[in-house]
Amino acid sequence: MAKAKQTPLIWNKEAETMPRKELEKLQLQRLQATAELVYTKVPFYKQAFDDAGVKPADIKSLQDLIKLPFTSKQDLRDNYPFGLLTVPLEKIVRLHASSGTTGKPTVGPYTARDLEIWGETMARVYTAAGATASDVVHNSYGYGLFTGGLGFHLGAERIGAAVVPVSGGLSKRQIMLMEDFGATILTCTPSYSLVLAETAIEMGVDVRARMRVRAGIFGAEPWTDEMREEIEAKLNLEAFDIYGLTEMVGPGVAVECPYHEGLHIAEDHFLPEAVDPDSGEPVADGKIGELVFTAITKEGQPLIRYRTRDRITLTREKCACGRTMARMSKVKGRTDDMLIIRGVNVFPSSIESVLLAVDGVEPHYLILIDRPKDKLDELEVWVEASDDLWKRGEYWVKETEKKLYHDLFETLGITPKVKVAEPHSIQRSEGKAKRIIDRRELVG
Ligand code: DLL
Repeated sequence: MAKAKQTPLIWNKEAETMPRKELEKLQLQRLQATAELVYTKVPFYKQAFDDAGVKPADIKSLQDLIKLPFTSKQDLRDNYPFGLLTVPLEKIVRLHASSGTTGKPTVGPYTARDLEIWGETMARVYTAAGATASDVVHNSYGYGLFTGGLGFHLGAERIGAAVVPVSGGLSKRQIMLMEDFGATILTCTPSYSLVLAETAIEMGVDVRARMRVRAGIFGAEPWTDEMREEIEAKLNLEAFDIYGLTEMVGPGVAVECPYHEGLHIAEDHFLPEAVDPDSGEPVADGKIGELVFTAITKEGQPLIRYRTRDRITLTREKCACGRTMARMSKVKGRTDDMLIIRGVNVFPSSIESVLLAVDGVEPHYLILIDRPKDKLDELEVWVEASDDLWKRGEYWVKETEKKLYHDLFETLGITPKVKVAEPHSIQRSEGKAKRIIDRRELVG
């Protein structure tokens, strides 16, 4: 077992360390109440339950959960914007939305009580990362419709920390504020943390000497353990993975503790399952499946068996930190981000792991897929050279390309084109990074 670098702190001991038997009893009560609520208040769910031949009263144990119908992203689109509300709009006090690349956004409506619970789960997140009222939280998640900024803000206030609501962008000013205000906790996407690290270097600010940040809480996009090592080394902090989605509550659904052996799910609010993405059948703990959540305490828009499309494994073993809540693995990709290139399944996370294991390249990369007319699919991977490698000259850049070509081929089983690009040539992101460009969709 990994060793924790700090003594684990727990925000809500009663809930987070509840014996599993008790927890399951509580979950069942809440599930029954939620099934009843959506069945009586949401026409979509009445229809879906009826189609599946199930009534709320059929939920007699947690095992009966699988009798309930799934909810998909498409169902949210079909009922946009307020078709899945269980309360009148007058009870809603906040509306968030996730951008999405096509069509209408996904709506996240909150009642006052939903906000209360969000604050509670975010307080758990901060505490799991070792934050207390004495901390200064530099919050670079985007404020606005995106749940990141305001979710982290809410939790920081709940634990009594001083929160700096800086949002994303204007990175030089961020570095100045982090130094001047003595930030101790940094919250942003993992990709933006690298932009901040780079900006500090550009400004000649030695993070080790001049910054006090000891922990970072990073999420909203997939990142590998190799990326974690890069971030921890560059920013001199301990990195914690946080998971969440607008459909449940935003950030605060699950977070790592100092043991970093999976992310603890706030299971008294979000009931997790792992299912086979094709058949929808449950998969055993420890096996990769699609993460499915039922929101069992939400008032505004409690979703039943929501298919997240995120691939994970689950474990319900007690953690060394004392929490009894189930843990999910780091997200291993999405069921819909798997690229099929020349018939081979390729996960972007495997490419990231290979790239970051090679010396001389930086964690900034792009994956391009193309289908030239009448030819096979082409995979091209661009990754930035480190300043050192670039200075050493073309010969070494080419050698690094060869090494990457070899390692990618070994891992993926297909031949990629590899380009080690000039430092700082790949576009940076303030929020979620966009690293995949699939031109095949465009050429049809
Ligand atoms: O990204 C909420 C959030 C904000 C989480 C800040 C963490 C920190 P959405 O914009 O609705 O909500 O996107 C949700 O992002 O289904 C995952 O695919 C992905 N995602 C979120 N956290 C992680 C993570 C916010 N830690 C979608 N690792 C989810 C991998 C993540 N993917």
